[in-house]
Amino acid sequence: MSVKILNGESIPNIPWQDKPAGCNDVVWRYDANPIIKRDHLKMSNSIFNSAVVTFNGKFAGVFRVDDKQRNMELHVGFSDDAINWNISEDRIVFEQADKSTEDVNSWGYGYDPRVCFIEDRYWVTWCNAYGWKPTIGVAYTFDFKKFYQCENAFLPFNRNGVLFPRKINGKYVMFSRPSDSGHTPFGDMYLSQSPDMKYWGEHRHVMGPLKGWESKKIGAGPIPIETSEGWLCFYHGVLESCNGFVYSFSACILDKDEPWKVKYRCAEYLINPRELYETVGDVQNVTFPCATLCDADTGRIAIYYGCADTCVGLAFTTVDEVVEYVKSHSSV
Ligand code: BMA
Repeated sequence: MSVKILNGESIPNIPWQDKPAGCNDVVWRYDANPIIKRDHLKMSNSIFNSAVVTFNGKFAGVFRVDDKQRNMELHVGFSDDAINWNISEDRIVFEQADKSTEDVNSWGYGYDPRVCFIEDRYWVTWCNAYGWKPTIGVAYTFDFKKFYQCENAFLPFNRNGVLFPRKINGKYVMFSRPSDSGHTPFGDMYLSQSPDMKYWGEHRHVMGPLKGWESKKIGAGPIPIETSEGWLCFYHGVLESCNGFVYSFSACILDKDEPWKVKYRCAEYLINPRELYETVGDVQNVTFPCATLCDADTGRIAIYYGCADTCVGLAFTTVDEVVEYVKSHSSV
Protein backbone atom coordinates (compact mmCIF):
# COMPACT_ATOMS: atom_id res chain seq x y z
CA MET A 1 0.00 0.00 0.00
CA SER A 2 1.33 3.44 -0.79
CA VAL A 3 -1.28 5.20 1.38
CA LYS A 4 -0.99 4.27 5.06
CA ILE A 5 -4.05 3.68 7.22
CA LEU A 6 -3.46 5.27 10.61
CA ASN A 7 -4.92 3.95 13.86
CA GLY A 8 -6.69 1.28 11.81
CA GLU A 9 -7.60 -2.28 12.70
CA SER A 10 -6.82 -5.65 11.15
CA ILE A 11 -9.99 -7.24 9.78
CA PRO A 12 -8.87 -10.54 8.23
CA ASN A 13 -12.52 -11.52 7.80
CA ILE A 14 -13.57 -8.31 6.02
CA PRO A 15 -16.09 -9.12 3.28
CA TRP A 16 -14.40 -8.90 -0.09
CA GLN A 17 -14.72 -9.49 -3.81
CA ASP A 18 -12.05 -8.54 -6.32
CA LYS A 19 -12.92 -5.94 -8.91
CA PRO A 20 -14.67 -7.70 -11.81
CA ALA A 21 -12.63 -8.02 -15.01
CA GLY A 22 -13.34 -5.11 -17.31
CA CYS A 23 -14.72 -2.85 -14.58
CA ASN A 24 -13.33 0.67 -14.80
CA ASP A 25 -14.95 1.97 -11.64
CA VAL A 26 -13.08 2.91 -8.48
CA VAL A 27 -15.84 1.49 -6.28
CA TRP A 28 -17.52 -1.74 -7.37
CA ARG A 29 -20.66 -3.48 -6.13
CA TYR A 30 -20.95 -6.86 -4.42
CA ASP A 31 -22.40 -9.22 -7.01
CA ALA A 32 -25.05 -10.61 -4.64
CA ASN A 33 -26.49 -7.21 -3.67
CA PRO A 34 -28.64 -6.36 -1.86
CA ILE A 35 -27.21 -8.12 1.21
CA ILE A 36 -30.22 -7.20 3.35
CA LYS A 37 -33.61 -7.22 1.69
CA ARG A 38 -36.66 -5.25 2.74
CA ASP A 39 -38.45 -8.27 4.20
CA HIS A 40 -35.44 -9.55 6.16
CA LEU A 41 -37.60 -9.26 9.29
CA LYS A 42 -41.21 -10.31 9.71
CA MET A 43 -42.09 -6.78 10.79
CA SER A 44 -40.00 -4.80 8.31
CA ASN A 45 -41.24 -2.62 5.49
CA SER A 46 -37.63 -1.82 4.65
CA ILE A 47 -34.09 -1.97 6.07
CA PHE A 48 -31.62 0.48 4.61
CA ASN A 49 -29.26 3.30 5.74
CA SER A 50 -27.45 1.26 8.41
CA ALA A 51 -24.15 1.07 10.29
CA VAL A 52 -21.83 -1.89 10.89
CA VAL A 53 -18.60 -2.23 12.91
CA THR A 54 -16.23 -4.95 14.07
CA PHE A 55 -17.17 -6.47 17.41
CA ASN A 56 -15.23 -9.19 19.29
CA GLY A 57 -13.61 -10.49 16.10
CA LYS A 58 -17.00 -10.59 14.37
CA PHE A 59 -19.43 -7.83 13.46
CA ALA A 60 -22.29 -5.87 14.98
CA GLY A 61 -24.51 -3.17 13.61
CA VAL A 62 -27.32 -0.73 14.17
CA PHE A 63 -29.89 -0.92 11.40
CA ARG A 64 -32.51 1.47 10.18
CA VAL A 65 -35.70 -0.56 10.14
CA ASP A 66 -39.00 0.97 9.06
CA ASP A 67 -41.93 -1.15 10.19
CA LYS A 68 -45.22 -1.71 8.40
CA GLN A 69 -46.83 1.21 10.21
CA ARG A 70 -43.88 3.15 8.78
CA ASN A 71 -42.38 3.88 12.18
CA MET A 72 -38.66 4.56 11.76
CA GLU A 73 -36.69 2.45 14.25
CA LEU A 74 -33.18 1.36 15.16
CA HIS A 75 -32.50 -2.37 15.55
CA VAL A 76 -29.32 -4.15 16.62
CA GLY A 77 -27.79 -6.95 14.54
CA PHE A 78 -24.87 -9.39 14.60
CA SER A 79 -22.93 -11.24 11.94
CA ASP A 80 -19.97 -13.61 11.60
CA ASP A 81 -19.12 -12.52 8.06
CA ALA A 82 -20.61 -8.98 7.81
CA ILE A 83 -22.82 -10.17 4.94
CA ASN A 84 -25.38 -12.48 6.56
CA TRP A 85 -27.03 -10.57 9.38
CA ASN A 86 -29.08 -11.66 12.33
CA ILE A 87 -31.16 -8.57 13.10
CA SER A 88 -33.40 -8.23 16.13
CA GLU A 89 -37.16 -8.05 15.50
CA ASP A 90 -37.39 -5.49 18.31
CA ARG A 91 -36.21 -1.94 18.29
CA ILE A 92 -33.43 -0.78 20.59
CA VAL A 93 -34.90 0.62 23.80
CA PHE A 94 -32.41 3.11 25.15
CA GLU A 95 -31.64 3.49 28.82
CA GLN A 96 -30.82 7.00 29.94
CA ALA A 97 -27.14 7.62 30.72
CA ASP A 98 -28.24 10.32 33.13
CA LYS A 99 -31.57 10.91 34.92
CA SER A 100 -31.70 14.46 33.55
CA THR A 101 -32.53 13.28 30.03
CA GLU A 102 -35.50 11.09 30.97
CA ASP A 103 -38.12 13.62 29.82
CA VAL A 104 -36.10 14.92 26.90
CA ASN A 105 -35.49 11.54 25.34
CA SER A 106 -38.96 10.05 25.09
CA TRP A 107 -38.82 7.93 21.95
CA GLY A 108 -40.33 9.35 18.76
CA TYR A 109 -38.35 7.98 15.85
CA GLY A 110 -34.77 7.24 14.88
CA TYR A 111 -33.14 6.83 11.49
CA ASP A 112 -29.86 6.82 9.55
CA PRO A 113 -27.62 5.53 12.40
CA ARG A 114 -23.84 5.66 12.43
CA VAL A 115 -21.65 3.70 14.87
CA CYS A 116 -18.17 4.82 15.90
CA PHE A 117 -15.74 3.13 18.28
CA ILE A 118 -13.85 5.71 20.34
CA GLU A 119 -11.48 4.78 23.16
CA ASP A 120 -13.52 2.24 25.12
CA ARG A 121 -17.04 2.15 23.69
CA TYR A 122 -19.21 2.27 20.61
CA TRP A 123 -21.04 5.55 20.08
CA VAL A 124 -24.25 5.61 18.09
CA THR A 125 -25.44 8.82 16.44
CA TRP A 126 -28.65 9.05 14.48
CA CYS A 127 -31.39 11.36 13.33
CA ASN A 128 -33.52 11.55 16.45
CA ALA A 129 -36.93 13.07 17.13
CA TYR A 130 -36.90 15.82 19.72
CA GLY A 131 -40.51 16.91 19.93
CA TRP A 132 -40.94 15.26 16.49
CA LYS A 133 -38.27 17.53 15.08
CA PRO A 134 -35.11 15.89 13.75
CA THR A 135 -31.78 16.44 15.47
CA ILE A 136 -28.73 14.31 16.30
CA GLY A 137 -29.28 11.67 18.97
CA VAL A 138 -26.27 10.29 20.83
CA ALA A 139 -25.91 7.02 22.76
CA TYR A 140 -23.17 4.59 23.69
CA THR A 141 -22.89 0.86 24.19
CA PHE A 142 -20.15 -1.51 25.28
CA ASP A 143 -21.83 -4.76 24.30
CA PHE A 144 -24.67 -4.00 21.82
CA LYS A 145 -27.10 -5.22 24.48
CA LYS A 146 -27.53 -2.13 26.62
CA PHE A 147 -27.53 1.27 24.98
CA TYR A 148 -27.28 4.45 27.04
CA GLN A 149 -28.77 7.57 25.51
CA CYS A 150 -27.20 10.96 26.24
CA GLU A 151 -28.09 14.55 25.43
CA ASN A 152 -28.91 15.35 21.82
CA ALA A 153 -25.86 16.96 20.26
CA PHE A 154 -27.59 19.87 18.56
CA LEU A 155 -30.81 21.84 18.25
CA PRO A 156 -33.28 20.80 15.56
CA PHE A 157 -33.19 20.79 12.64
CA ASN A 158 -30.15 18.66 12.00
CA ARG A 159 -29.26 15.38 10.29
CA ASN A 160 -26.27 13.24 9.33
CA GLY A 161 -24.35 13.42 12.61
CA VAL A 162 -21.13 11.47 12.05
CA LEU A 163 -18.33 11.16 14.63
CA PHE A 164 -14.60 11.00 13.94
CA PRO A 165 -13.01 7.87 15.45
CA ARG A 166 -10.65 9.71 17.80
CA LYS A 167 -10.28 13.04 19.53
CA ILE A 168 -8.50 15.66 17.45
CA ASN A 169 -6.60 18.33 19.36
CA GLY A 170 -8.17 16.98 22.56
CA LYS A 171 -11.77 17.30 21.34
CA TYR A 172 -14.38 14.91 20.01
CA VAL A 173 -15.40 15.94 16.50
CA MET A 174 -18.73 15.40 14.75
CA PHE A 175 -20.01 16.29 11.30
CA SER A 176 -23.58 17.44 10.98
CA ARG A 177 -25.87 18.94 8.40
CA PRO A 178 -28.19 21.71 9.59
CA SER A 179 -31.49 21.24 7.77
CA ASP A 180 -35.22 21.91 7.95
CA SER A 181 -38.39 20.08 8.94
CA GLY A 182 -39.00 18.60 5.50
CA HIS A 183 -36.97 17.21 2.64
CA THR A 184 -34.48 20.08 2.93
CA PRO A 185 -33.63 21.75 -0.39
CA PHE A 186 -30.17 22.84 0.88
CA GLY A 187 -27.35 21.46 2.97
CA ASP A 188 -23.65 21.86 3.71
CA MET A 189 -21.38 19.71 5.85
CA TYR A 190 -20.25 21.34 9.09
CA LEU A 191 -18.28 19.95 11.98
CA SER A 192 -18.48 20.71 15.69
CA GLN A 193 -16.14 19.97 18.57
CA SER A 194 -16.72 18.85 22.14
CA PRO A 195 -14.58 18.21 25.22
CA ASP A 196 -17.06 15.67 26.63
CA MET A 197 -19.57 14.46 23.98
CA LYS A 198 -22.19 16.68 25.63
CA TYR A 199 -21.38 20.31 24.88
CA TRP A 200 -20.73 20.95 21.19
CA GLY A 201 -19.24 24.16 19.80
CA GLU A 202 -16.37 25.56 17.76
CA HIS A 203 -18.49 24.92 14.69
CA ARG A 204 -16.70 24.96 11.36
CA HIS A 205 -17.96 24.91 7.81
CA VAL A 206 -16.40 22.03 5.88
CA MET A 207 -17.95 22.19 2.41
CA GLY A 208 -21.11 22.75 0.42
CA PRO A 209 -22.46 21.52 -2.91
CA LEU A 210 -20.11 22.02 -5.85
CA LYS A 211 -20.70 19.80 -8.88
CA GLY A 212 -23.91 18.80 -10.63
CA TRP A 213 -24.30 15.39 -8.98
CA GLU A 214 -24.34 17.05 -5.52
CA SER A 215 -25.76 20.43 -6.48
CA LYS A 216 -28.76 20.40 -4.11
CA LYS A 217 -27.16 19.29 -0.82
CA ILE A 218 -24.48 17.09 0.68
CA GLY A 219 -24.12 15.16 3.93
CA ALA A 220 -21.53 13.08 5.77
CA GLY A 221 -21.65 9.32 5.36
CA PRO A 222 -19.54 6.68 7.11
CA ILE A 223 -17.05 7.30 9.96
CA PRO A 224 -13.93 8.99 8.46
CA ILE A 225 -10.91 6.76 7.80
CA GLU A 226 -7.58 8.16 8.99
CA THR A 227 -4.84 7.87 6.37
CA SER A 228 -1.37 9.30 5.75
CA GLU A 229 -3.04 11.70 3.26
CA GLY A 230 -5.67 12.94 5.75
CA TRP A 231 -9.20 11.88 6.71
CA LEU A 232 -10.82 9.89 3.92
CA CYS A 233 -14.55 10.64 4.06
CA PHE A 234 -17.25 9.17 1.85
CA TYR A 235 -20.26 11.49 1.65
CA HIS A 236 -23.56 11.68 -0.20
CA GLY A 237 -24.60 14.37 -2.63
CA VAL A 238 -28.03 15.11 -4.03
CA LEU A 239 -29.06 16.34 -7.46
CA GLU A 240 -32.60 17.58 -7.99
CA SER A 241 -33.98 16.36 -11.29
CA CYS A 242 -37.42 16.91 -12.79
CA ASN A 243 -38.17 13.46 -11.38
CA GLY A 244 -37.06 14.17 -7.79
CA PHE A 245 -33.87 13.87 -5.75
CA VAL A 246 -31.00 11.61 -6.87
CA TYR A 247 -28.60 10.49 -4.09
CA SER A 248 -25.07 9.53 -5.20
CA PHE A 249 -21.87 9.33 -3.20
CA SER A 250 -18.23 10.21 -3.50
CA ALA A 251 -15.24 10.96 -1.26
CA CYS A 252 -13.03 13.78 -0.04
CA ILE A 253 -9.85 14.01 2.01
CA LEU A 254 -9.68 16.40 4.94
CA ASP A 255 -6.69 17.76 6.80
CA LYS A 256 -5.62 15.46 9.63
CA ASP A 257 -5.30 18.15 12.31
CA GLU A 258 -7.77 20.74 11.03
CA PRO A 259 -10.45 18.52 9.49
CA TRP A 260 -12.60 21.45 8.38
CA LYS A 261 -9.94 22.06 5.71
CA VAL A 262 -10.65 20.16 2.49
CA LYS A 263 -7.43 18.92 0.84
CA TYR A 264 -8.99 16.99 -2.03
CA ARG A 265 -12.54 16.42 -3.17
CA CYS A 266 -13.57 14.14 -6.00
CA ALA A 267 -15.42 16.11 -8.68
CA GLU A 268 -17.30 12.98 -9.79
CA TYR A 269 -19.56 10.61 -7.93
CA LEU A 270 -18.07 7.18 -7.19
CA ILE A 271 -21.42 5.36 -7.01
CA ASN A 272 -24.74 6.63 -8.33
CA PRO A 273 -28.10 4.89 -8.52
CA ARG A 274 -28.14 2.62 -11.58
CA GLU A 275 -28.85 -0.96 -10.49
CA LEU A 276 -32.51 -1.90 -10.17
CA TYR A 277 -32.35 -2.15 -6.36
CA GLU A 278 -30.93 1.39 -6.27
CA THR A 279 -33.33 2.96 -8.75
CA VAL A 280 -36.58 1.26 -7.72
CA GLY A 281 -37.95 1.07 -4.18
CA ASP A 282 -39.79 3.17 -1.64
CA VAL A 283 -37.71 6.16 -2.73
CA GLN A 284 -36.24 5.82 -6.20
CA ASN A 285 -32.62 6.68 -7.01
CA VAL A 286 -30.93 6.62 -3.63
CA THR A 287 -27.46 5.34 -2.75
CA PHE A 288 -26.74 6.44 0.83
CA PRO A 289 -23.54 5.21 2.57
CA CYS A 290 -23.56 5.01 6.38
CA ALA A 291 -20.62 2.71 7.22
CA THR A 292 -17.36 1.21 6.06
CA LEU A 293 -15.13 -1.59 7.27
CA CYS A 294 -11.48 -0.97 6.49
CA ASP A 295 -8.71 -3.54 6.87
CA ALA A 296 -5.46 -1.78 7.84
CA ASP A 297 -3.34 -4.71 6.59
CA THR A 298 -4.60 -4.83 3.01
CA GLY A 299 -6.27 -1.43 2.56
CA ARG A 300 -9.51 -3.13 1.58
CA ILE A 301 -12.67 -1.11 2.21
CA ALA A 302 -16.21 -2.50 2.33
CA ILE A 303 -18.88 0.21 2.03
CA TYR A 304 -22.42 -0.31 3.37
CA TYR A 305 -25.04 1.83 1.69
CA GLY A 306 -28.79 2.13 1.73
CA CYS A 307 -30.46 1.50 -1.64
CA ALA A 308 -33.69 3.25 -2.68
CA ASP A 309 -34.71 3.61 1.00
CA THR A 310 -35.51 -0.11 0.82
CA CYS A 311 -32.53 -2.42 1.29
CA VAL A 312 -28.78 -2.53 2.08
CA GLY A 313 -26.04 -2.84 -0.52
CA LEU A 314 -22.32 -3.54 -0.22
CA ALA A 315 -19.53 -2.14 -2.38
CA PHE A 316 -15.76 -2.39 -2.37
CA THR A 317 -12.66 -0.35 -3.04
CA THR A 318 -9.14 -0.02 -1.66
CA VAL A 319 -7.55 2.88 0.16
CA ASP A 320 -4.82 3.21 -2.47
CA GLU A 321 -7.23 3.22 -5.36
CA VAL A 322 -9.81 5.60 -3.93
CA VAL A 323 -7.25 8.07 -2.54
CA GLU A 324 -5.40 8.14 -5.85
CA TYR A 325 -8.65 8.74 -7.73
CA VAL A 326 -9.89 11.47 -5.40
CA LYS A 327 -6.52 13.26 -5.64
CA SER A 328 -6.31 13.02 -9.41
CA HIS A 329 -9.94 14.09 -9.96
CA SER A 330 -10.02 16.74 -7.25
CA SER A 331 -11.83 20.04 -7.42
CA VAL A 332 -11.99 21.92 -4.12
C1 BMA B 1 -32.96 11.87 3.48
C2 BMA B 1 -33.05 10.93 4.67
C3 BMA B 1 -32.56 9.55 4.27
C4 BMA B 1 -33.15 9.08 2.97
C5 BMA B 1 -33.07 10.15 1.90
C6 BMA B 1 -33.78 9.76 0.62
O1 BMA B 1 -33.50 13.11 3.80
O2 BMA B 1 -34.38 10.83 5.08
O3 BMA B 1 -32.94 8.64 5.27
O4 BMA B 1 -32.45 7.94 2.53
O5 BMA B 1 -33.64 11.34 2.38
O6 BMA B 1 -35.14 9.59 0.84
